[in-house]
Amino acid sequence: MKVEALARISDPQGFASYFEDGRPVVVQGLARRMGAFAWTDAHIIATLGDARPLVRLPDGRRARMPVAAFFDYLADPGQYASGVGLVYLTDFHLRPSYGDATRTRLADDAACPLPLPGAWAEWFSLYAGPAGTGSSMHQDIFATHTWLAQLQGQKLWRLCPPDGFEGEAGLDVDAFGDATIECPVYEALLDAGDVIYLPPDWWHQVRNLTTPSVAISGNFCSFAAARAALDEVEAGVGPASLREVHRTMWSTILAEQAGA
Ligand SMILES: O=C(O)CCC(=O)C(=O)O
Ligand SMILES: [Fe+2]
Repeated sequence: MKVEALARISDPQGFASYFEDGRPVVVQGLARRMGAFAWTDAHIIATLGDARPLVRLPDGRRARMPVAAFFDYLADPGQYASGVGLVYLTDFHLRPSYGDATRTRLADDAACPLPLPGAWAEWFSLYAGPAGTGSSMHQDIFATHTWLAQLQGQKLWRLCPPDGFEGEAGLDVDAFGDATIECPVYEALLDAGDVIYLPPDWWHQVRNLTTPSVAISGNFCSFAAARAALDEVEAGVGPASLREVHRTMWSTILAEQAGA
């Protein structure tokens, strides 16, 4: 497996050509401009109040945990040593907020820091976990574009091009361990303050290197693509277990746009 360093730029003006050409890139330091970069754990806890998001356990199971309890764990995971292993707060939607005014307040600080042309249908997610947590290799759903802003700590990424694997074969690949990957593999280390951009369908796998590692991602697409995604959900395409979540998400995003 040959691993190449992903392109990095420090002037956001340079982003336009990567976006137009459909190439991933790290924009160094850009997340420092986000309101969310100044968030403290105390602010997140105070704002999310008693929210009880789903957290992920190492075997893929999910459990509900109050945000305050999760950040208490994250401050010193060792004190919670248990048989289930590391706990990861992933994919917690800040936007759409589903009518929750406190989440809406956080979402304002989480606005996309990239200089994107025009308006987009978008959702934001919060990620927080200790060193050793991360994701398996995947493509994001609905062929959306993705950005992720690293707020605290470090996250290591490995990326492969959309056509790097046959069908869904990429789902079984471990880009941090599998020496048999034949397609190009790109690596990017995100430090606090960095933003990564991924065009649609790029394969990616991440590992959090520090305790804590806190990040916000945005998934975005055109409003026409959002409408098409909702139509597909309504037509029963995709996993039945996620249909209700996806229907709620896309219809909320489209309704917010209609009301904007
Ligand atoms: O940070 C993570 O755990 C996963 C990030 C990711 O897959 C994404 O932003 O699409
Ligand atoms: Fe992803």
